[in-house]
Amino acid sequence: MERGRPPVRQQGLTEGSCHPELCLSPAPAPAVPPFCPVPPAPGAAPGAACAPAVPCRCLLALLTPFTSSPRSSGLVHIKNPHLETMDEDVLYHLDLGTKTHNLPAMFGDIKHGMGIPSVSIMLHELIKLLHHAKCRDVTIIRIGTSGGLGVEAGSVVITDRAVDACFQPRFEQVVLGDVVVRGTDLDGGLVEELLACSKAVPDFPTLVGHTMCTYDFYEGQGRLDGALCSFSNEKKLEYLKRAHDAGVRNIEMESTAFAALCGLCGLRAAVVCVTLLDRLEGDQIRASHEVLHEYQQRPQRLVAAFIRRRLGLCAATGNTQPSSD
Ligand code: R2B
Ligand code: URA
Repeated sequence: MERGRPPVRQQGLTEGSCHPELCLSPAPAPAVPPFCPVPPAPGAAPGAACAPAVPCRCLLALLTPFTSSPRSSGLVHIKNPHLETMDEDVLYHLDLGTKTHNLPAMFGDIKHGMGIPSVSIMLHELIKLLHHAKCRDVTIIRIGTSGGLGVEAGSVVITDRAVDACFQPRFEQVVLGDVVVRGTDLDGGLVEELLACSKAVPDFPTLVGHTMCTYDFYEGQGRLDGALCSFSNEKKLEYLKRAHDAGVRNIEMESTAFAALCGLCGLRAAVVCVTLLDRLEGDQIRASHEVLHEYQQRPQRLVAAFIRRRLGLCAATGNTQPSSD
């Protein structure tokens, strides 16, 4: 979050400071952002900003708010009656507050760690931030990495269903000592839209499939290489094949909580993750740093194509690869 700069809010987009990989227009960036969906102006010097006609807009990596929808007022609703009674709401992990910051005028860069607890904390505060900032018709996309299941490493999986480690579309949370089970529905239209956008980024495979979300990277994902392992290679493969038969194409650690929380708060949500390896072939991620770096940019490139399309900046041609210089 940049402080002290006069920000201009525009339907959930922030003017003034560019996220380097999702820049949509001119910005005082030191170099052309790798995946700027707007091409540089004709004749512009290398490193120059993007096409000048469009005002500078930036999007959070995880968040793509859009403007037009017939859905009610489009405002983000907080499903917590207690919030209304609070004089001030301090978003502790974001270091923001409704009294200390002009939230409708600000927009933030959100950092989070790994797994459900981290994404849950981040989302509670992000969704409240969207509410306080009066954002409308928000579309939110989780992008990240995952382990593939029977798919080529580097494939991008658009999640049609987020399932738990028993392949069920549910997220279980203990609330006041009770296990509360929440659904994990994602927006089907968004899945189709993202898949259509994958035509603009044809240099890696993109597919739709179920995503399995686990509470652990090692035993929880059937890995043999953790500090602790309580099963055989045969049992591991039997489990992963059952997951594959159930439609699972990748495994990660946030999607069920993300889908449940966004769904309950009325946000249109999608999950787009690249696979770093095929878990039917092994547990260790052995691709080189360079290869992994390029893989990690793939979901961003697909989502950048999606944003371009939503903003009507869509070129019929494919996205450009990041240059290495
Ligand atoms: C994917 O990668 C991380 C674990 O390495 C975790 O955040 C996830 O979901
Ligand atoms: N992230 C995961 O959660 N699992 C993998 O196998 C790779 C990345």
